[in-house]
Amino acid sequence: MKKLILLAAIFVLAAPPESFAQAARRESIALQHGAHRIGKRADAEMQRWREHGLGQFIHWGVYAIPGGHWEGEYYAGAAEWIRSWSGIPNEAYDNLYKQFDPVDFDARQWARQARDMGVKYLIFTTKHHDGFCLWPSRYTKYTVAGSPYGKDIVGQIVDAYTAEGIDVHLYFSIIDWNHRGYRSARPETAEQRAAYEEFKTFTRNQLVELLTRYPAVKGLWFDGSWDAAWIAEAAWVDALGTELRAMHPGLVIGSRFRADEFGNRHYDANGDLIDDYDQTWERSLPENFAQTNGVDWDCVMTVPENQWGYHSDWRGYVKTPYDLLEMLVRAVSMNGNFVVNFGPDGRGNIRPEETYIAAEMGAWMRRNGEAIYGCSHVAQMKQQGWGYFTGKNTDKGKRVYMTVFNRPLDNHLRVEIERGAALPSRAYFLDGGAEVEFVDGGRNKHNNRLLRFVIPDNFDSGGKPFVVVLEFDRPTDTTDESYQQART
Ligand code: FHN
Repeated sequence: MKKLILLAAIFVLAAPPESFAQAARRESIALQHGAHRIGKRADAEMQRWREHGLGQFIHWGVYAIPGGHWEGEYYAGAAEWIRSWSGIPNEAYDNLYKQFDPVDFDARQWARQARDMGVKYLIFTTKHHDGFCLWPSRYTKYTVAGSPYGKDIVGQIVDAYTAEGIDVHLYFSIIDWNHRGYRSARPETAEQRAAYEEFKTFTRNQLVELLTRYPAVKGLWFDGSWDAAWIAEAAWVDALGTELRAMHPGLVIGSRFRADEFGNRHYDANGDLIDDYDQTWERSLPENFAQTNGVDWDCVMTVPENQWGYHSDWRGYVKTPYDLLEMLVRAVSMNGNFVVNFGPDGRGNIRPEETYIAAEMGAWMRRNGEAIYGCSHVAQMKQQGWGYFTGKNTDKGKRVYMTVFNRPLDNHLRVEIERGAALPSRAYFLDGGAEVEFVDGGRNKHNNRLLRFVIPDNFDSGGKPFVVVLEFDRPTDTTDESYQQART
């Protein structure tokens, strides 16, 4: 025991806790427009967001009409970027809305499908970079109100999804190719400055308008905020964020909204996360938990390699429901939300590939969603390549879910439990509840306990990932605490 205390004392002296180092770093740069909070938001609205696990992204706009083609030519880029393609006159694109008439659009049907898929929140494009607004904004004529369709799409979506118990977050592109004052580079001349000021006012007005029209929404998901002109407006954007939060308590905003005064995006000059969660994980996941920096984050994922809006001709690798489930569980095991993108066509139909994904993921989630919703990272347990741990504390103790994607040939799921951590009292299949036996293989050289959970030879998961639940009689430390401890 004495030896242990001595060792611990040597360790503490030799390696100052990182919190000291962080404090020193923080003191080194006084920021007015960096992170306004160190550590995670602790309020109920943010906790709700954190527990969603699975989200749906919908990219929809006039780009769904050409669907990745212009005058018969195939466009290889992301379909929602087609206006920027050199072969397309801007004027022709900007008049496409006169054909926007999605006669098959049925918000309630989309919402039901999302509910059946197990989705807990939606991110919906109110306007993308082209500037076309899916709500009748009073600040521009370039909206759905001027299209043959005429009706408010954002309103229908917010109502339908909210009615199904799905939270709605509004995607909003800062880039707006349709506004005359928008620019990417910093304004230089007085004329450019005046136009950009108009654009800023327009942007603010639209955001206030959205929160006023749709009070049920839970968050704003910003995009297209990487322009030098926007980054240079750090103080103004910060003030705008404060205004939006004040008018909509609990509003969730990710790290794509604003930069600090030194132009740092996502993480400020002191390395602290700007706003509520890290929005850098697009079409990729962290390699490991350390890469998440211990903050909240989401990952937004396309089904093909890089198509968000509707492209009628998907080429290259198209993810399967199995791929997406694997990414979902991996994200949740590292405290992230996973958001699958859908790009409906110009008539308002969800494409068959996405309908298939929704059905397959939904079938799995109905049986195994408990391993996703409200779950977080499990420290203190290591697995051996068969899949991922997710976990949650319960009234009686804690529950750890082992979601298996790679079933070992000998049917033994090996688990290493850190010394000092509790051992499970029982294990069972989440789907069906049959008991799973486990063997305590003793301790390894690190004094960690090695367990083997034995999958019966005749167990058939039908080619789908399956979940083994471990019940513990006492809860462990919360994820955050264990993460902090790991860093000291
Ligand atoms: O340029 C956009 C892209 O079209 C898409 O909307 C994605 C979604 O996260 N965001 C931008 C690229 O980061």
